[in-house]
Amino acid sequence: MSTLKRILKEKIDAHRPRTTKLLKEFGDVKVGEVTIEQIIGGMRDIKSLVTDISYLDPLEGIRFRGKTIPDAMAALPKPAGKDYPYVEAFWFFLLTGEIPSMEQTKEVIEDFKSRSTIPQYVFDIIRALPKDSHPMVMLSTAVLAMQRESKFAKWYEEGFKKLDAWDTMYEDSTDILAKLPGISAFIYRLKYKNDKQIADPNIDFGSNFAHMMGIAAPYDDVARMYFVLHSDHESGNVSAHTTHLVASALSDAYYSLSAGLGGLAGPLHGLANQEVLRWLQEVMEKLNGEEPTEELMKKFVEETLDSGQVIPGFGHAVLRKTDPRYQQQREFCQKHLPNDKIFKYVDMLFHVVPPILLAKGKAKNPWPNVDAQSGVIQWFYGVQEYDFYTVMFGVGRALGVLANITWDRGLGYALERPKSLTTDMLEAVAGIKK
Ligand code: HAX
Repeated sequence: MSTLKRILKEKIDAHRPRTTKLLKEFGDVKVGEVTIEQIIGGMRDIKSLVTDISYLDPLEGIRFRGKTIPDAMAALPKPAGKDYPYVEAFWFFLLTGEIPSMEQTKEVIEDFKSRSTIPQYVFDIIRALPKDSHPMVMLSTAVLAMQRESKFAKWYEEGFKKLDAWDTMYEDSTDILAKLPGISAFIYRLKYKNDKQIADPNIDFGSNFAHMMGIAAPYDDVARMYFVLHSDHESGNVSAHTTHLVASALSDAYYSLSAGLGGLAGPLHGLANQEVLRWLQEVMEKLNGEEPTEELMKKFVEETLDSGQVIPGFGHAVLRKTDPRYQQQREFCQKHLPNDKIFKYVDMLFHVVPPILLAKGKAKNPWPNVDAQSGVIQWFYGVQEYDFYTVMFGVGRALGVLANITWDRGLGYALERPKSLTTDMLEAVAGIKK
């Protein structure tokens, strides 16, 4: 058994009595109340999920395993001369809550290498899709197509033992993750580079992705930063919740992640990063090379809102401050591309949009989220096909959701099955007489 898997097993065994005790001895303790607004309004703030992998404070932003983004980034092992940590080390950290040593990280890297070969049928299936399919369709299809490889599904057929179910979930999750850099880069080069593919150099997660994309350093570090930042944001966001929900039916990691990626592909969620760039391109076209002034930008923002659209990259269902994932990327831009034209546009939006959204009085959070800044960096390093951005988000998000469903199995979380009411019933609860 690998060091990571052994430590994970120890952690799960140690944690299980806490969940059991809460359930058995304190199962009827009330945590909160539910209002009609919450039921109709997308279940905002209803406390009904458990995860120890990340926690999102509305004012502070995300903490991974109790650590802020800068603290986690600083503590994790990095390749020599690089600014961002090994993705494999981050996977170890998400699963166990422990910062791995360099030696433990190297062991995970070798493990990923041994699992990274992508079956030929995956390439054949992606190639068989219509060329104009969205790359998220390609990614989700590739993951789903590999379901026949599921160790969990085979193990389940042979006889299911609840306490051991995390083992094959972990195996499936690691198998999928190890293949994602290759699958996503394949999609990119198939769609946008005439299917001229580049072989896997077998270095580490971030380096492999950058190399197969065909982009030189420091893009490997950009990839590491990007995947870590997009990994996890508690369990209630659409992609995490969908993955968890599907897994709760004892569906394996392939079915679950593929479904979660479908949620990430929505414009109110992960697709917002491509929408930001699309919107900016429209603005730049209208400006016809002119330097944007604050007045002009305000006009474009107002026009977008008046046409009934949202401003992509701004607002959040939970956060009430600027997203620290946005800040991290902004700091990267200030260091590496301070004079980039699109960065200047995005930075101007940072000043222009919040007062307008505040004045409209609708959005509960007028501040930028992770998606406002991420496309700028990709664009700068040559990935200008913005409909690919959500695929990279998906690769990062896989780390978080797969760690979560492994723990779901470890702690034996139940099938999800909330209760529905009819409108008549809600009206009766509200005391409306008809
Ligand atoms: N532009 C215009 N209006 C906005 C807005 C924005 N950026 N953000 C919120 N609003 C509006 C909402 O559409 C809503 O209007 P209606 O009452 O007419 O429906 C109102 O303000 C209240 O919304 P809210 O309670 O503040 O926000 P929600 O929890 O309902 O939605 C969203 C959160 C992120 C979906 C929302 O802020 C939005 O649409 N933002 C733009 C899209 C975006 O950037 N999505 C990515 C979010 C981060 C993420 O998940 N990445 O994957």
